[in-house]
Amino acid sequence: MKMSFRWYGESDPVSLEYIRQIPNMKSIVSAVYDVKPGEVWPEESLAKMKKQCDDNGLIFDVVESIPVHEDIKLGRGDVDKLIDVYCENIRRCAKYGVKCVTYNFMPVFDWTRTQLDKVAPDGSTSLVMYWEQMKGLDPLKDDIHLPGWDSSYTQDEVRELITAYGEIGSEGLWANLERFLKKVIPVCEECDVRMAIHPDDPPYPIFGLPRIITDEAALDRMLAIVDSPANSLCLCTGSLGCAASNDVVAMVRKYSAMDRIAFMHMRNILIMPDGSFEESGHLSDCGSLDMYEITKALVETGFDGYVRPDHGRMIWGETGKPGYGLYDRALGAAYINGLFEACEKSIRNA
Ligand SMILES: [Mn+2]
Repeated sequence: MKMSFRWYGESDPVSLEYIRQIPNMKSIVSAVYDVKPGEVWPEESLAKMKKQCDDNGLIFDVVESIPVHEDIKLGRGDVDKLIDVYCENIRRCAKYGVKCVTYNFMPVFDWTRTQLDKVAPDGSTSLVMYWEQMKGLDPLKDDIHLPGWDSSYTQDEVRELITAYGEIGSEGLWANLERFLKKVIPVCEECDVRMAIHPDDPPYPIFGLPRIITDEAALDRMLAIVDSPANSLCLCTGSLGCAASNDVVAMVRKYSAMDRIAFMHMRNILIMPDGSFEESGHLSDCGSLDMYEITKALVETGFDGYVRPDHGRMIWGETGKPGYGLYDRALGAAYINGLFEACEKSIRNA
């Protein structure tokens, strides 16, 4: 496996000088943040990102993410032109050494939580989604602003998008994903890039918006659209894992054995009896997922893709981007390193 760390560029309070000190850290996961979805990424921005990583002994070879324009997901407007721009961005990323591009196909909102700084008994804070706090919220009627939602949309724009997605439904969204992949994946094959779709977070419909990348049947269907290693998964344990019906260990084993996991997001979540969830520390004992069994499934199937410690808690008084502090993600990386070393050695010595 190749250990990686997400970095938000120069505005990130966590520096590359610190990231490089995490044992086994090799790759930087980042993106170009100075243009809007649907625009071509300036080569100067990619060149600068590559140089900053090179200067710190790190490799910029994973992009998270090239955002998919809402019109591609809705299949409206100048879709073909927008997909052409997407393909051009993949070519440009490849030119600067990128091997893996993460994206998602979630309508309107990338992820949904009700609070970003829930204080745990030990004083750490983390992101949570409590159904109690979601109850009664209706974005079609009320002005609501959940943390993490794109604040550049006006409430009227959000309503229009929700209505448009309601009209196409999940089958419409699948058709638009198919149209997208059939143009994008051949370009990825040409330039040796693996596309890695991130599952919907959480993996069930919210506010009536269709969500399609949710469970094993959906992942099978998605991978079958273009049967190529370039059309792969970003298997996020914390996203798939917050539906208790998803057997994350079995999914990791299956898709890794098929060589269809390009990127692993490893984090733990604690599911509550009513389906609410909290982002917990990475350790198996802290949440609902068995991180040892997940790692063992990866090692036993010969996984050699990218791994990153996904969201961490805020600990030791650190402030910054919720989920993306240095300290707890570094602890996560150290823990994941330990799991891999133990699993690899026990297999080698068996
Ligand atoms: Mn993730």
